[in-house]
Amino acid sequence: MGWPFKRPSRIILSGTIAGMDTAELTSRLAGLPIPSVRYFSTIGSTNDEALNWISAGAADGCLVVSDEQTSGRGRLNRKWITLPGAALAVSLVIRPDAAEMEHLPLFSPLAAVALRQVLAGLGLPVEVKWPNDVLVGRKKISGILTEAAWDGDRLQGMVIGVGVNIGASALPPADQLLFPATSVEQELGRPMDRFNLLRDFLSALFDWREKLLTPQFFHEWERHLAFLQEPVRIESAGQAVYNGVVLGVDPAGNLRLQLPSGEEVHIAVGDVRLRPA
Ligand code: BT5
Repeated sequence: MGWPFKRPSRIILSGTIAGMDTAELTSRLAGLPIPSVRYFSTIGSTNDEALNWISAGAADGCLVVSDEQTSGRGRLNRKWITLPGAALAVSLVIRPDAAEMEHLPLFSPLAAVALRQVLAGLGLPVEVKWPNDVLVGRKKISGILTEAAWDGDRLQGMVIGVGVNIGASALPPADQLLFPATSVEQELGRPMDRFNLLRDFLSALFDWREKLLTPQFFHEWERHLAFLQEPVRIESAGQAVYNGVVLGVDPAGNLRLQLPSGEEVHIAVGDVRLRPA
């Protein structure tokens, strides 16, 4: 007697989605300095997984990727929404070397500059919104959250967490957004293989990491800064609000802002939000 059911064209095993799993992703990322990959079809937060992995000894370059996140997070306890099948949610383990250790706030812009370059290569008008967003046509296409793993007062490692909206179905409902959002496919007007994009992004990130402390990196970042020479408002929890014009970034990664009085202030990457004035 024959098999009673039509054979599916693609067999989806538990823990895999549309043919993607840890082995397949590892082979798609071959050649990059990534010692080990963990792929999940769903997870709370890839950053949590990567932070725990650091405590368990994850080496520099280890990578966590998930198709969906159920408690993805942004800064200040905000939520980052990763819906299945249409987004990238990735966390990269960094074990900073001695020189990088002095410049930890640069890891978020490192990811932003790398992603900007890759999306710009597709022909999109991409900007980096200080300190941690990537915008296309002034809409948010990606958010970045860099976190540290501590052992007492000793830094064990950093996690660069990056969420990118690839398909239109990645977008959260508008009432859950503080800022207009978009996706790569909506902007491109054609489908995009998110794992090819991931490969190109990570490749660019590793290249820029080599130049992280050079003037070339700051120039690239500053050149593509959103709201450059435009009036903005900087808000921070429980602290002064600044209105001013964006002048650029300084070598520590601080935003250079010109106040209406003409005075230039440098605002540290911290719990601050930049909004168009
Ligand atoms: C961020 O925070 O933009 C950082 C997001 C980092 C997400 C990655 S995904 C992989 C890794 N694992 C994690 O758990 N997190 C990282 P923030 O600047 O605070 O912006 C958060 C705000 O973005 C929310 O309050 C929403 O308004 C908006 N938002 C949430 N999901 C979004 C989405 N998919 N697309 C666009 N905007 C979104």
